[in-house]
Amino acid sequence: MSTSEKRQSTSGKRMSQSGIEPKMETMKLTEEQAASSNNTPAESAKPTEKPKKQDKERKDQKSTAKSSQQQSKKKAEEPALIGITCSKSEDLSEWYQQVILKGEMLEFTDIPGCYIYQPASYRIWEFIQSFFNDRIRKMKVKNCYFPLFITEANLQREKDHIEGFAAEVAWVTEGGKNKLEKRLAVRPTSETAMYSFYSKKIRSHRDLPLKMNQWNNVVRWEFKHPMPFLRSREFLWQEGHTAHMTEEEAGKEVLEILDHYAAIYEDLLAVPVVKGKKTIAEQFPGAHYTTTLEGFIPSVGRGIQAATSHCLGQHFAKMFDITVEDPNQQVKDGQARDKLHVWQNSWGFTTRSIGVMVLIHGDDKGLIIPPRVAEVQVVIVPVGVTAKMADADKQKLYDEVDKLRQTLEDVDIRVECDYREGYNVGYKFNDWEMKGVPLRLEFGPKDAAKGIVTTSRRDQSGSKGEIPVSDIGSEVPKLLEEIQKSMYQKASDEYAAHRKIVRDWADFVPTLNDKNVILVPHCTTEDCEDQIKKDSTGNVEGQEVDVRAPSMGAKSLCIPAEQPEEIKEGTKCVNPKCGKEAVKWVMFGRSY
Ligand code: 87F
Repeated sequence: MSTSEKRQSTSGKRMSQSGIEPKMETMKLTEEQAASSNNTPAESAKPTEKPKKQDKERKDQKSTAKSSQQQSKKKAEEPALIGITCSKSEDLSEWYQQVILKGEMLEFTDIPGCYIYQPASYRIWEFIQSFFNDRIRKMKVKNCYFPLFITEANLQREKDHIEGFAAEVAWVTEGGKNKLEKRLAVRPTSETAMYSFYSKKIRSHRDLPLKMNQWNNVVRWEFKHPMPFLRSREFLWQEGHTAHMTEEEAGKEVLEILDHYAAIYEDLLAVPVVKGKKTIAEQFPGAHYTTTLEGFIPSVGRGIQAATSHCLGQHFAKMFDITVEDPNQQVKDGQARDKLHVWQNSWGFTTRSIGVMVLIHGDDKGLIIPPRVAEVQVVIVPVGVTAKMADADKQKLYDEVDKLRQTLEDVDIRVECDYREGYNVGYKFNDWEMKGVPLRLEFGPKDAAKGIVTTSRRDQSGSKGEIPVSDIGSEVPKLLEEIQKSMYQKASDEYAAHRKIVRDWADFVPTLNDKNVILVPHCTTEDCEDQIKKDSTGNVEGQEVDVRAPSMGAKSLCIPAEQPEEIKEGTKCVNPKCGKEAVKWVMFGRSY
């Protein structure tokens, strides 16, 4: 987390929500309503059609129809409104909430800011874990676990940086009926817990590099509006902490990790990101420098920090006395070697990524899950099953569907067959679309006669295709890869189209208001950024103010690693009040 994020979250002031402001209020209310209605599912939210006679063989099939629609929103209680009832472009906040609830990704609890990650979202987290574990194992990073609680004394050892975060630390003050003698912090991050251990563990240069990672939960008692996945009081993440002999070695790892994070976003979640470095104003105060991935939510034109990888320098090593003897020093007999402080890194990736994925890909029908992280990649829906159909014919069709399933499972495709009785095909289509399954195969007596299956891509509403039954083992995996690629491409084109180069201050706010992030020549100093934040709110003097238009000030998101062009000598900082020379193209934007 960066300094300015910190400032926003500890100020106690509600941050302006850039165009979706009024809806965030709704989200808060809804969370509370949701909490109170959590155990009383509304009967009326069940499907409009009553299931007919249950098919004995298939009755173990989960009835996925009654579900999260039961909770939270008044509208959802009306039987006719089982699907997503508002459009993404009209009300992003309401849309997001419906999509994650009805898509069974997440549930509210009676604690604001703490959520239930249902299997659908947790499975995505598991895909991320397994992808990242494979990568970091190759770097010889070892997984481990440290306690959830941190003593106050330990937390305070690194006073400088903890001070800014103090307002967000949650404390345990009682155990059973007894008041604790010394309160315990619930970990907000594990630097202090891990580095006291590192100082014991690292005795010699032979103990380096030390590379440890934890998959855990952390708590940050935010007072800003919680938003499922994006900003919650408890969240899941991995935090990697490493110690190295040299700055060079540490620096190399920082970038390697950033590449792995980018691969999670781009190759798994099909979400484009921009790699860069934080400015001093925005970097983690405990860091030597912070590298970052910046995402973009097109519907609101706002940036979102996607992951950070910090080089901590020797700052923590000095606080925690993490030293080794200089192995290269020439010493005379009996002479003690100089102590060298180690170089440290820390890097974190959180469940926020799942929310970013939902916001970017979802549409008015619900979730769209990229195939590589979809628990169900293909759903086969038997079609053309009528009440008049003879049992034997139905059985024959189902047997053929089962063969299709088997063929796909043999090539490692994750498949589900929807044999549910009593739900019409339209209902089933909507249901799986809402859950974001990337590919639907329809198979009925007519398809069987033609020897084909009908395909329907979730990412291309309305367009259908055909695959010969004999080819599904080779064609379906190809089609899934195509879906994965085109989801990324679409999102990437959209991000690229909304990253605008701005050279003149006069274009700064209007370009932001057009739902863009911008690349500007900038001096990279902190004071200038503060000034820009103030001057880039919607209500700039002389500028027309639309009450529905974004009003939040812009902050620097990153100094992109890939600069659009060289900064020519003599180029001034974009901020006319600054007057300094520009040193880099800096990406500014309104952000989450
Ligand atoms: C909230 C309360 C207390 C962020 C906090 O980015 C302390 C902190 O140290 C805190 N919020 N941070 C910064 C976390 C830095 C760093 N830790 C490891 C990461 C990645 C993983």
